[in-house]
Amino acid sequence: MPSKTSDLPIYVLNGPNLNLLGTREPEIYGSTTLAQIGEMAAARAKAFGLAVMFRQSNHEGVLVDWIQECRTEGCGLILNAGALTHTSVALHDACRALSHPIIEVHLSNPYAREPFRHRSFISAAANGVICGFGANGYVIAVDALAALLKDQPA
Ligand code: CA2
Repeated sequence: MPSKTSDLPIYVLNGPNLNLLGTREPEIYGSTTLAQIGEMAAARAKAFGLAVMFRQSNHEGVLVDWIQECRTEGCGLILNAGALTHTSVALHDACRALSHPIIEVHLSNPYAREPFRHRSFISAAANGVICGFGANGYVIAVDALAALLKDQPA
């Protein structure tokens, strides 16, 4: 039986255009909607006794605010920053200021795509990166985060 890891939720934050999942470009991003991914992540987290705060924004500053909120209201972060992954020093700095474990996730494999997607400002601030597994990557990320949280001292 999995043990309860934290009373605070995992934050699962999604960046620009990910609200469009399931409507366009299914050959790249799959046909699962973001709401369905949220349900998948919550179901997996529940098996570890964890709750999920699942959100999406098209705005960099809103994502920064939520990462800062996670410092006191969350226990860990799964972040798909979308295209901001490749541009945002602000998100990098916000992640650096978070003492909780961070998993960077991408539906696609950016390293198999255009060169401008090969640089991530998130990776250097993350404990690990999961990419190329579609919607299931979020479930894998919950597993990875739960393992990191379990290893943390009480
Ligand atoms: O593979 C990922 O998860 C990405 O973070 C998705 C971003 C992309 O800029 C990153 O390089 C990799 C784009 C998200 C846009 O999602 C859409 C979904 C459906 C239709 C159009 C865009």
